[in-house]
Amino acid sequence: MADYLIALAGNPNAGKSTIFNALTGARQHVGNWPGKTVEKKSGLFRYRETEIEIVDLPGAYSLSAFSPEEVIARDFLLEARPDLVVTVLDAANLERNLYLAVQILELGAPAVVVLNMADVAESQGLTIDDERLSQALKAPVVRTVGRREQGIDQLVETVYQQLIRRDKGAGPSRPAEVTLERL
Ligand SMILES: Nc1nc2c(ncn2[C@@H]2O[C@H](COP(=O)(O)OP(=O)(O)O)[C@@H](O)[C@H]2O)c(=O)[nH]1
Ligand SMILES: [Mg+2]
Repeated sequence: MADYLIALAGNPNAGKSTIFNALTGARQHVGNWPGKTVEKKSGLFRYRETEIEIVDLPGAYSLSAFSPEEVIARDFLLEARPDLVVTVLDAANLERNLYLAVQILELGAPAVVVLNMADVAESQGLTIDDERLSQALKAPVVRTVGRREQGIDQLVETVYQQLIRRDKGAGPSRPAEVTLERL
C-alpha cells in the first residue's frame, strides 16, 4: 500500500503520459478500467521516504461526462477520492485547458496545476503570469517541459509539500470558488 494516492488529469495531448512516465519510470502497471476498454495506467514513485501511487486518468476536456473518458475521470475523482489531483495544462492552449482545471478545483481536493508545454508557449510568444494564475486558482502552479523532463523535480517537491501540508491539517481551507471570468 502506498502512503498516498494521487491522480493525473488533463485534456488529451496536454502531456499527462509524458509526465507520468517521467515520474514513475519503469514502476508502472497497465490494465483496463473496470468494465471498460479504456486503458488504465497506474504507477509508483518514491520521494523522501514516501511512496506515492499515481493514476494516469484518461484525457478529458471536462468532467461533464460527454465521453467514456470523462465518465471514468469524474467517477475516479469522486469515488476513489485521491489525496491530491495534478492537473496538466497545455500552456500553449491555456484558455481551453482551464475549463477542466476549474472543474477539478471545484471538487475541493488538494491540487497542483502543471503548465506543461512551456517551451511551445514561449516559442509562440505567450507569456503567462504563473503567480497570478496560482492566486486565481488557489493552487500551486509548476512549469514543465515534459518531453525534456524539465520541471519534474519541482513538481515532485510541490506535490510532496501539498500532501504533507494536508496531513498537518493546514489546508485547503475550502474548495476553490474559481470562475474563468475571474482569470
Ligand atoms: N514540445 C513539447 N512537447 C511535449 C511536452 N510534453 C509532452 N510533449 C509531447 O506532446 C505529445 C502528447 O503528450 P502525451 O504525454 O502523450 O499527452 P497525453 O495525451 O496528455 O497523455 C507527445 O508527442 C509528447 O512527446 C512539452 O512540454 N513540450
Ligand atoms: Mg496519455
